[in-house]
Amino acid sequence: MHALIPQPHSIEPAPGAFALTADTSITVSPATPAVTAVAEYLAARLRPATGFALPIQPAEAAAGPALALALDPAGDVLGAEGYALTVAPDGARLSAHAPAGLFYGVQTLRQLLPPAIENATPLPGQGPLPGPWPLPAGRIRDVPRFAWRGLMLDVARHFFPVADVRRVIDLAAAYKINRLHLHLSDDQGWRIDIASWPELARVGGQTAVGGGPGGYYTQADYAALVAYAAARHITIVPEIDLPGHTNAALAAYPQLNADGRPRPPYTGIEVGFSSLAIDNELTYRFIDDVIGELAALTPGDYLHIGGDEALATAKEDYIRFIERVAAIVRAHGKRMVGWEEIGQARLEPSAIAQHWASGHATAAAAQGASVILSPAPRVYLDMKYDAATPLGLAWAGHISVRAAYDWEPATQLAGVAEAQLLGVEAALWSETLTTLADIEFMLFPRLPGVAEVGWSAAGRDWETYRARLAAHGPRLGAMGVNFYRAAEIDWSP
Ligand code: TNX
Repeated sequence: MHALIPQPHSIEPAPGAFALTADTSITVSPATPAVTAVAEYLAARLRPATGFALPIQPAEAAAGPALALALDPAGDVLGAEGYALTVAPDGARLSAHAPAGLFYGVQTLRQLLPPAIENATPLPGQGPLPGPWPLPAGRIRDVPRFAWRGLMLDVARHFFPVADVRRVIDLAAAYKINRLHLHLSDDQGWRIDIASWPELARVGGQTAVGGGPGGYYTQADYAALVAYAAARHITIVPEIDLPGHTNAALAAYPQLNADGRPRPPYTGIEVGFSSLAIDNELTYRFIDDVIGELAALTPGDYLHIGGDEALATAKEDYIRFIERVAAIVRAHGKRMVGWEEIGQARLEPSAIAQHWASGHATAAAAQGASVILSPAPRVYLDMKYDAATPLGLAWAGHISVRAAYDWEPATQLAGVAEAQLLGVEAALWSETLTTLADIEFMLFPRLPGVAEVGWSAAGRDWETYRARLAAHGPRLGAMGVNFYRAAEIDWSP
């Protein structure tokens, strides 16, 4: 009955069901813009498949069966993201302390309905009540384990247009992911227009792995993505990768190179050969301008400065560089995130280190910084599922659906206690990925598992997860997701 992903904190099933019908309304209490926005989002998910009007009304004004959304200011045991959902035969009530909780409750509600709820048009020949749109009765209370449940998308190695990123946001939101980290620059491409350094996008944006056409987001595109994500309670975390992974910038601006000569564009997939000029004052003006513009466009708290694989930068230079960049990020009012290599530098406790493949995150945590877990052998979803996977890399091994799911954050890094873990983030690098279909194939069905690692309480179990995931096959199908029918999962109905 309840094949939910991520698994909620507690579920108490009860007999019966509440069926959505042409008479159902969605009520809001209080009828504020934030609550109404969640109601509109819910209605937009349910109307296409049901064909029902699902009018949105203030709770006081409504009569008849309803999906009731209520903000309960006293219910702060549910925190900033938790929710409680009670379904009885005469109605359903979703309550939360904050709008994000309502939004996550709505994702649960979607999954309680039959998979056909994700169809784009109504089904012919709907049967008698209580079908075909029953919500099983019961009570669910739910709160996330971690505050940071992220997905990183590499739009630098290959560029993905705004519509593709919107689709990724929609799919991630369905699994209660709340951060989208955009890897906006790398050796092969610069993907965000910076008004004070226009050649970054105009020149640095024209390349991609394999020599394709590239592309970039205008500031208006980026702002629209930020707003689209925010409406789904997802914070965009922009990354400008520094001081390595900078060939696209070094190709666009000769003066950024110590020798004043432009670097040739790069369309291969090697890493670790480029570096900004650490002793060049212009480097820091450049960074201040870029981070300043990006910070102004980004309402979220975080700015990611990369910092990984700076193999062409001497260690002492790297440390000096990161400490200077940290001051720039702080001056623009943002919290610095970096790949775990930043743990080699002196960090403020507000810094966030993203673990991927080394012990540097432990050094960051020892300085009081927070840690995001992206262990490559678990959540680098650009790794092949197995030897037969047509897309993806394999340097961190093959990542089965089980491998992405069946690991425990608290014991992942020796010396990093759970209190210092901000959460988990799946990463999708795009050296081998060129289309939305490719992205979906690598994310699904592994991303829901990583989402559950981030949301659900410790003590998860692969066998029960595997059964729940199998039940999501038709749901992903109805959503039109190009997912990998991994043999580990019994997809037969
Ligand atoms: C390592 S992870 C990288 C990326 C590559 C990725 C491919 C990290 C911080 N750096 O530059 O795209 O592997 O899997």
